[in-house]
Amino acid sequence: MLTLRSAPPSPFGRKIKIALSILGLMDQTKIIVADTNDEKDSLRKENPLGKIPCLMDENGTAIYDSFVILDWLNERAGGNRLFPAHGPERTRVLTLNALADGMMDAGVLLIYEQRWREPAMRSDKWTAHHQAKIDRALAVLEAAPPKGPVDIAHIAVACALGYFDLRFAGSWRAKHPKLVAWLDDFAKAVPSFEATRAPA
Ligand SMILES: N[C@@H](CCC(=O)N[C@@H](CS)C(=O)NCC(=O)O)C(=O)O
Repeated sequence: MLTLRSAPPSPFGRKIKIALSILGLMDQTKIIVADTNDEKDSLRKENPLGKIPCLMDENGTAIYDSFVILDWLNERAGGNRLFPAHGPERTRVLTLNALADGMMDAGVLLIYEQRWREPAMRSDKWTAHHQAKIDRALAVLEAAPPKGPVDIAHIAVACALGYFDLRFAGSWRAKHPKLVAWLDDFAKAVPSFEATRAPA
Protein backbone atom coordinates (compact mmCIF):
# COMPACT_ATOMS: atom_id res chain seq x y z
CA MET A 1 0.00 0.00 0.00
CA LEU A 2 0.92 3.61 -0.55
CA THR A 3 0.38 6.00 2.37
CA LEU A 4 -0.64 9.60 1.85
CA ARG A 5 -0.22 12.11 4.67
CA SER A 6 -2.50 15.06 4.07
CA ALA A 7 -5.40 16.98 5.59
CA PRO A 8 -8.79 17.79 4.05
CA PRO A 9 -8.28 21.58 3.66
CA SER A 10 -4.90 21.26 1.93
CA PRO A 11 -5.17 22.25 -1.75
CA PHE A 12 -1.83 20.56 -2.46
CA GLY A 13 -3.08 17.34 -0.84
CA ARG A 14 -6.35 17.59 -2.77
CA LYS A 15 -4.38 17.57 -6.05
CA ILE A 16 -2.84 14.25 -5.04
CA LYS A 17 -6.19 12.71 -4.06
CA ILE A 18 -7.74 13.74 -7.38
CA ALA A 19 -4.75 12.38 -9.30
CA LEU A 20 -4.89 9.08 -7.38
CA SER A 21 -8.55 8.80 -8.32
CA ILE A 22 -8.01 9.68 -12.00
CA LEU A 23 -5.13 7.21 -12.24
CA GLY A 24 -7.09 4.42 -10.52
CA LEU A 25 -4.61 4.27 -7.63
CA MET A 26 -6.92 5.22 -4.76
CA ASP A 27 -7.50 1.54 -3.84
CA GLN A 28 -3.77 1.14 -3.35
CA THR A 29 -3.51 4.15 -1.03
CA LYS A 30 -4.14 4.58 2.66
CA ILE A 31 -4.78 8.20 3.66
CA ILE A 32 -3.64 9.19 7.14
CA VAL A 33 -4.63 12.69 8.23
CA ALA A 34 -1.64 14.77 9.29
CA ASP A 35 -1.58 17.71 11.68
CA THR A 36 1.15 20.06 10.51
CA ASN A 37 0.88 22.02 13.77
CA ASP A 38 1.51 18.98 15.99
CA GLU A 39 5.20 18.46 16.65
CA LYS A 40 4.48 14.90 17.80
CA ASP A 41 2.91 13.96 14.44
CA SER A 42 5.22 11.53 12.63
CA LEU A 43 4.91 13.83 9.57
CA ARG A 44 8.05 15.72 10.66
CA LYS A 45 10.02 12.46 10.53
CA GLU A 46 8.52 11.55 7.16
CA ASN A 47 9.08 15.00 5.66
CA PRO A 48 11.54 17.12 7.65
CA LEU A 49 9.84 20.21 6.23
CA GLY A 50 6.69 19.17 8.11
CA LYS A 51 4.60 19.83 5.01
CA ILE A 52 1.75 17.97 3.41
CA PRO A 53 1.20 16.21 1.11
CA CYS A 54 3.78 13.50 1.72
CA LEU A 55 3.47 10.09 0.06
CA MET A 56 5.18 6.93 1.29
CA ASP A 57 5.77 4.18 -1.22
CA GLU A 58 5.51 0.45 -0.35
CA ASN A 59 9.05 0.55 1.09
CA GLY A 60 8.23 3.49 3.32
CA THR A 61 10.27 5.92 1.23
CA ALA A 62 8.87 9.42 1.54
CA ILE A 63 8.09 11.41 -1.59
CA TYR A 64 7.38 15.15 -1.56
CA ASP A 65 6.50 17.87 -2.60
CA SER A 66 3.20 17.71 -4.49
CA PHE A 67 4.75 18.01 -7.94
CA VAL A 68 7.25 15.25 -7.23
CA ILE A 69 4.43 13.04 -5.96
CA LEU A 70 2.40 13.73 -9.11
CA ASP A 71 5.42 13.00 -11.28
CA TRP A 72 5.96 9.72 -9.41
CA LEU A 73 2.27 8.74 -9.71
CA ASN A 74 2.31 9.62 -13.40
CA GLU A 75 5.30 7.30 -13.92
CA ARG A 76 3.70 4.54 -11.86
CA ALA A 77 0.56 4.78 -14.00
CA GLY A 78 2.61 4.27 -17.15
CA GLY A 79 3.58 7.87 -17.93
CA ASN A 80 2.00 10.52 -20.10
CA ARG A 81 -1.23 10.50 -18.06
CA LEU A 82 -1.11 13.74 -16.06
CA PHE A 83 1.20 15.70 -18.36
CA PRO A 84 2.97 15.14 -21.65
CA ALA A 85 6.30 13.33 -21.54
CA HIS A 86 8.21 15.92 -23.54
CA GLY A 87 8.08 18.88 -25.86
CA PRO A 88 6.56 22.36 -25.77
CA GLU A 89 3.18 21.06 -24.62
CA ARG A 90 4.83 19.57 -21.51
CA THR A 91 6.43 22.95 -20.75
CA ARG A 92 3.12 24.77 -21.27
CA VAL A 93 1.22 22.41 -18.98
CA LEU A 94 3.88 22.46 -16.25
CA THR A 95 4.08 26.26 -16.38
CA LEU A 96 0.30 26.52 -15.93
CA ASN A 97 0.62 24.03 -13.08
CA ALA A 98 3.29 26.26 -11.50
CA LEU A 99 0.97 29.27 -11.79
CA ALA A 100 -1.76 27.41 -9.91
CA ASP A 101 0.70 26.11 -7.28
CA GLY A 102 1.90 29.69 -6.81
CA MET A 103 -1.68 30.84 -6.24
CA MET A 104 -2.04 28.17 -3.57
CA ASP A 105 1.27 29.16 -1.96
CA ALA A 106 0.14 32.79 -1.80
CA GLY A 107 -3.27 31.80 -0.41
CA VAL A 108 -1.72 29.54 2.23
CA LEU A 109 0.68 32.35 3.25
CA LEU A 110 -2.26 34.75 3.64
CA ILE A 111 -3.93 32.27 5.97
CA TYR A 112 -0.69 31.69 7.90
CA GLU A 113 -0.29 35.45 8.36
CA GLN A 114 -3.51 35.30 10.37
CA ARG A 115 -2.76 31.99 12.04
CA TRP A 116 0.85 32.49 13.09
CA ARG A 117 1.35 36.21 13.58
CA GLU A 118 -0.03 38.21 16.47
CA PRO A 119 -2.36 40.98 15.20
CA ALA A 120 0.22 43.70 15.94
CA MET A 121 2.83 41.89 13.81
CA ARG A 122 0.65 41.49 10.71
CA SER A 123 1.73 43.46 7.66
CA ASP A 124 -0.78 45.00 5.26
CA LYS A 125 2.05 45.52 2.77
CA TRP A 126 3.07 41.87 2.87
CA THR A 127 -0.57 40.76 2.62
CA ALA A 128 -1.18 43.03 -0.39
CA HIS A 129 1.99 41.67 -2.05
CA HIS A 130 0.66 38.12 -1.91
CA GLN A 131 -2.92 39.08 -2.73
CA ALA A 132 -1.60 40.80 -5.89
CA LYS A 133 0.01 37.53 -7.03
CA ILE A 134 -3.36 35.82 -6.71
CA ASP A 135 -5.18 38.66 -8.48
CA ARG A 136 -2.75 38.68 -11.42
CA ALA A 137 -2.92 34.90 -11.78
CA LEU A 138 -6.74 34.95 -11.65
CA ALA A 139 -6.80 37.63 -14.39
CA VAL A 140 -4.57 35.48 -16.62
CA LEU A 141 -6.77 32.42 -16.04
CA GLU A 142 -9.99 34.38 -16.59
CA ALA A 143 -8.64 35.53 -19.96
CA ALA A 144 -7.74 31.96 -20.91
CA PRO A 145 -9.19 29.19 -18.72
CA PRO A 146 -7.44 25.81 -19.10
CA LYS A 147 -8.45 23.96 -22.27
CA GLY A 148 -8.39 20.40 -23.53
CA PRO A 149 -8.32 17.09 -21.66
CA VAL A 150 -7.84 17.11 -17.89
CA ASP A 151 -4.17 17.31 -16.95
CA ILE A 152 -2.08 18.26 -13.92
CA ALA A 153 -2.66 21.98 -14.55
CA HIS A 154 -6.45 21.61 -14.67
CA ILE A 155 -6.31 19.75 -11.36
CA ALA A 156 -4.09 22.41 -9.80
CA VAL A 157 -6.22 25.35 -11.00
CA ALA A 158 -9.37 23.65 -9.68
CA CYS A 159 -7.73 22.99 -6.30
CA ALA A 160 -6.50 26.59 -6.07
CA LEU A 161 -10.01 27.91 -6.76
CA GLY A 162 -11.47 25.38 -4.33
CA TYR A 163 -9.06 26.64 -1.67
CA PHE A 164 -10.15 30.23 -2.28
CA ASP A 165 -13.76 29.08 -1.89
CA LEU A 166 -12.91 27.38 1.38
CA ARG A 167 -10.70 30.03 2.96
CA PHE A 168 -11.78 33.31 1.34
CA ALA A 169 -15.54 32.74 0.99
CA GLY A 170 -15.35 32.51 -2.81
CA SER A 171 -14.53 36.20 -3.15
CA TRP A 172 -12.72 35.46 -6.46
CA ARG A 173 -16.02 34.46 -8.11
CA ALA A 174 -17.64 37.87 -8.69
CA LYS A 175 -14.96 39.13 -11.08
CA HIS A 176 -14.15 35.84 -12.85
CA PRO A 177 -17.31 34.46 -14.49
CA LYS A 178 -15.44 32.42 -17.10
CA LEU A 179 -13.43 30.70 -14.39
CA VAL A 180 -16.60 30.02 -12.41
CA ALA A 181 -18.09 28.29 -15.48
CA TRP A 182 -14.81 26.46 -16.08
CA LEU A 183 -14.77 25.16 -12.49
CA ASP A 184 -18.37 23.97 -12.81
CA ASP A 185 -17.42 22.02 -15.93
CA PHE A 186 -14.33 20.61 -14.24
CA ALA A 187 -16.41 19.45 -11.25
CA LYS A 188 -18.83 17.66 -13.60
CA ALA A 189 -16.02 15.96 -15.53
CA VAL A 190 -13.97 14.99 -12.45
CA PRO A 191 -16.20 13.59 -9.66
CA SER A 192 -13.24 13.30 -7.26
CA PHE A 193 -13.18 17.11 -7.09
CA GLU A 194 -16.47 17.17 -5.17
CA ALA A 195 -15.55 13.99 -3.31
CA THR A 196 -12.44 15.70 -1.92
CA ARG A 197 -14.13 18.98 -0.88
CA ALA A 198 -13.15 19.87 2.68
CA PRO A 199 -15.95 20.56 5.13
CA ALA A 200 -16.36 24.33 5.57
N1 LIG B 1 5.37 23.17 -2.30
C1 LIG B 1 4.61 22.29 -1.42
C2 LIG B 1 3.64 23.14 -0.62
C3 LIG B 1 2.87 22.30 0.40
C4 LIG B 1 2.27 23.18 1.51
O1 LIG B 1 2.50 24.38 1.59
N2 LIG B 1 1.48 22.52 2.36
C5 LIG B 1 0.93 23.21 3.52
C6 LIG B 1 -0.52 22.79 3.74
S1 LIG B 1 -1.55 23.26 2.39
C7 LIG B 1 1.71 22.78 4.75
O2 LIG B 1 2.07 21.64 4.87
N3 LIG B 1 1.95 23.71 5.68
C8 LIG B 1 2.58 23.44 6.94
C9 LIG B 1 3.83 24.22 7.13
O3 LIG B 1 4.25 24.95 6.20
O4 LIG B 1 4.43 24.08 8.19
C10 LIG B 1 3.91 21.23 -2.25
O5 LIG B 1 3.69 21.45 -3.46
O6 LIG B 1 3.62 20.14 -1.74
